[in-house]
Amino acid sequence: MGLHEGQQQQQQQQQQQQEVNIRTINVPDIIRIKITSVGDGGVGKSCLIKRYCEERFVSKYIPTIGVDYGVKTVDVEGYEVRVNFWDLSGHGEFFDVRNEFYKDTQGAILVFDVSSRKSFESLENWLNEARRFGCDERCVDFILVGNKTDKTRVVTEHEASSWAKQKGFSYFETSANNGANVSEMFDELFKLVVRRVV
Ligand SMILES: Nc1nc2c(ncn2[C@@H]2O[C@H](COP(=O)(O)OP(=O)(O)O)[C@@H](O)[C@H]2O)c(=O)[nH]1
Ligand SMILES: [Mg+2]
Repeated sequence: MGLHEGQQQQQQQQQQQQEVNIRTINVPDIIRIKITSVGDGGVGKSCLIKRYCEERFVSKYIPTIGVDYGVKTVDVEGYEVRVNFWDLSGHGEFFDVRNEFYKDTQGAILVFDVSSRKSFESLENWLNEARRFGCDERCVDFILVGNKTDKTRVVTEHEASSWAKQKGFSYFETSANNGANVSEMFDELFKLVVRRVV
């Protein structure tokens, strides 16, 4: 190899190294995302998050007081993603607390209980509340979740998926009790959010 060729090769290597450096600088090591849970009290929001983060189920009902917090690091399409869950209380008296936590949400699970028609009928109100406090579909990815599929349902899958379709949301049916579809649902939500932020 002549001197000239050697120099060229060296230059090429330097250039490649610079490109690698630039790429490393531009892509943050860890992506942080904020996920919020929305829906009536008792539909299973806290249990879904617990099932996902801790792989366990709590059968005793412990109403969330204001807000609970959870964190989990996951791999989403090759990115290391630190998910911050802000699990909001669905009870009326925590309205003021919820308002504070809607801000900066990037992804939200809108949850109802397939064995409770009332919880399905509340969805529109929840969506309105979330929108009013900064979570609207232009900047937040929503997923509709019909939870408690292990119970006798009163809301059909068709009804719920039509509602979701009309809003432009994906629809998942889950059971925090037996774990069915829980990680699939969260994986889809994280994918939507990560695609939007990277
Ligand atoms: N059978 C059944 N019960 C559930 C399921 N998810 C939650 N629950 C129960 O429903 C109640 C309310 O759950 P929780 O997660 O606290 O509801 P939240 O108020 O929406 O956070 C608790 O007693 C849970 O054990 C589920 O998928 N199936
Ligand atoms: Mg809760």
